[in-house]
Amino acid sequence: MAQGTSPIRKVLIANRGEIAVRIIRSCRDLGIPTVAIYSDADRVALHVRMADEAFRVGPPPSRESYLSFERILDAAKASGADAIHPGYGFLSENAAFVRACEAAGIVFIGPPASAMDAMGEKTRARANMEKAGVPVVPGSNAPFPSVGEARAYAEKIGFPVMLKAAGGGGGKGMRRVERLADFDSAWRAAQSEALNAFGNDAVYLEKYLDEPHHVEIQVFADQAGNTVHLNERECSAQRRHQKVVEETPSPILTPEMRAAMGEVAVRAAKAVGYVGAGTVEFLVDKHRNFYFLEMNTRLQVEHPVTEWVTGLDLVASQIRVARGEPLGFRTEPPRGHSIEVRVYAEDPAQNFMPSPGRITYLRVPSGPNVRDDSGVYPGYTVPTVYDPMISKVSVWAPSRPEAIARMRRALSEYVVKGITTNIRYLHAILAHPDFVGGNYDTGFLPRAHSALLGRHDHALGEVALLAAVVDAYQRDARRRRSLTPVSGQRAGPSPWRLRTRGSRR
Ligand code: MV4
Repeated sequence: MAQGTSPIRKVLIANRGEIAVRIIRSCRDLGIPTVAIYSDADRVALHVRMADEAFRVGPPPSRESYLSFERILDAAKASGADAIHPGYGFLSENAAFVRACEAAGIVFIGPPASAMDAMGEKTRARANMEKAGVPVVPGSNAPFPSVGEARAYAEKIGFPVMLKAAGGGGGKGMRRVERLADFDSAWRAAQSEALNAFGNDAVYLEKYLDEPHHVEIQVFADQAGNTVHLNERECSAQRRHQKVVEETPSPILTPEMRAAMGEVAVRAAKAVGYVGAGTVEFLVDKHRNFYFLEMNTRLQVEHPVTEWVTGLDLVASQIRVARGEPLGFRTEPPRGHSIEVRVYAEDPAQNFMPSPGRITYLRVPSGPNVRDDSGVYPGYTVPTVYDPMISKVSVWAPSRPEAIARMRRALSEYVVKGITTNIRYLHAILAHPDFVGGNYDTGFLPRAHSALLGRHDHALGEVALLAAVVDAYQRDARRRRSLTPVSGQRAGPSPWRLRTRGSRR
């Protein structure tokens, strides 16, 4: 690792959308010029407009543009960029790309390739973590020579079990097996699925945890090996392995559990020689046992909630660490509460189908302690070829109830016309009793599906309003009757009628 510090004079952002914009902002705060890259689908994208320079890297398909080592490194050379920030997704966790940057003499703003290798494959990561004394979900770490041996192992740890592809992640190729009789066919199906999806038929198995919580710990390390944690994020509000709402602190963590998980996450990062921003994911079961799941060796989508409660700029910190500077912060208790929601160009009523198209009108939320990380602008056309996330709204407040109220306020300010978004769905989540009560696990969004879609919230709101109006009118009528001095005569015109008449001109 480099000793001392080395300046970064120009950063190429190998990404698009809101995260490219986010990185450009921190670079500008630090006085570092930026280079955007874009595919033909992103010629007029916001990140291209905001960067100091922009280079075309190819046609719309990611494989030929945002995933092309050669074209990206060519753009870096042509622009004179001496560092690359990968954002999330795309090449952010690609060890071969990190090595290609090194070979080209370009600083990769992220962890070393060796740390990515150590955490990339799930069984290898599990074995590395067990060796480091990090609790992992009970299960196997190596492929079995035969289905018989796999079955015997499943019987030993007890059903139900979870079959997982060693080369997978993010929920792909997962299979729950309820009973012994189902094991052999499930095992073979998982193997062929894994081979198809990841070109690797290695499957391993874990004890099945029933509707766990997903709680992750943000870690940060400098090149000298100083490693700290920056508390947790509760990410159990997921649908089809996509996070929808994230918050910190987690409603289920005690300070003791936070300290224990933080200490384990730091141990995990140190065990693989981690540098920069990383996230250690845990599953938490109903007894509040926590187990290592995987490590994300990148900056994450949901980093803003951590920024809100720590006061740090995590992107600027990544750049400082990449320059060889020491960490300028320590672990501290979270200050207040933060929530983030992901705004997607999708239609919840059409099974969340992407809804690309032209944004004809846009009003984004603002005001005290509200942040909108957006990759779009009025008049922009959301392309069909990439992820349909158009922005992230995050809020801060002193307490969780106030943060929920503030997020509801922020979402009520958000107006997007021309495309369909999930904003109403997000609003319904923020109003759901299980979310408001802090009683939600990874089963929450599937369980609440119809309640969240059914315009339930809205319809009930209207009915409640009508009921209140009727009730007020009837009470007023009773009072008027009791005040009527002579039968058949009114005490005077009802203020309700007056108001109605006056407003109808
Ligand atoms: C599990 C599990 C229950 N038991 N493993 C899904 C994503 C992948 N990274 C791991 N996942 C799970 N692994 C065992 N042994 C349940 C899930 C899971 C889940 C985990 C985190 C967040 C959301 C989830 C939704 C469904 C299932």
